Amino acid sequence: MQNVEYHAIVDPNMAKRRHISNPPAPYQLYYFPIPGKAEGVRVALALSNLIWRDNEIMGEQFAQMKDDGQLPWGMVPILQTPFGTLAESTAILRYIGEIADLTPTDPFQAAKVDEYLDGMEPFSRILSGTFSIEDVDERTKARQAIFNEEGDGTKNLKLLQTKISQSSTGWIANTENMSIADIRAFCGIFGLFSGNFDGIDKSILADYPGLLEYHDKVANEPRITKHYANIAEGSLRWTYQPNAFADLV
Ligand SMILES: N[C@@H](CCC(=O)N[C@@H](CS)C(=O)NCC(=O)O)C(=O)O
Repeated sequence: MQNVEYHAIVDPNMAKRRHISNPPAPYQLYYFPIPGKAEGVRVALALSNLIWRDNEIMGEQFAQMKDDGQLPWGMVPILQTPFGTLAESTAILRYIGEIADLTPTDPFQAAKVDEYLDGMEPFSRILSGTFSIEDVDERTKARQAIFNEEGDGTKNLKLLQTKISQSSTGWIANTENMSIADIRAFCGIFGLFSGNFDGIDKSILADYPGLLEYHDKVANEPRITKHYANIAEGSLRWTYQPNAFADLV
């Protein structure tokens, strides 16, 4: 398994809320017990009217599902639906975004949202080269370099901050309402600073007042606030709560 740093803190309250035991939920999400690549999908599902279950799997179950041919591309997240299995986090997010009314109806606006989802891909892979570094000091150094003055992390955060500042509505893709592009940006940017990744400290965000303002906007959107209101003590999801970074302002 690559790209997953297992300081897994399962969030029992959140998991319990999503479990519909009888009859089985028609939509079944499978991913590791971390926010990671599934978090945006989880939020979109939570904001939809669908009945779904969040299956948090560990390495053994992942291997079994892979061996059984249940993972179309050999990876998670996957979403099992009444119509078949859907893989790829962005494809799942787009699908649920349509259902949950988190995608604009205007074709150009919808394409703009797609542009942001695709444009944020390099940022979503920003740490990918560091997961295989076994030595913790080396891993820490490599990650700090990503966020030094010339690093790609810094360039990406600056770019995202600039894009947000150019939006007249404050939503990242300049949509009238919050869209799946915001859910992806919010989960991706602030999930990075949860403390789960050696070498990535939340203090980095102090250099990005525009991103902190954006955090406030999304975290205080009533549906997002409600979604993250009851996270467990020690959950990695603290970064998604209002005032998570208030000490940096
Ligand atoms: N492009 C895929 C990437 C998914 C991905 O990298 N999944 C990782 C976990 S974050 C995985 O399944 N790794 C296990 C493996 O490669 O064996 C997506 O966005 O869904």
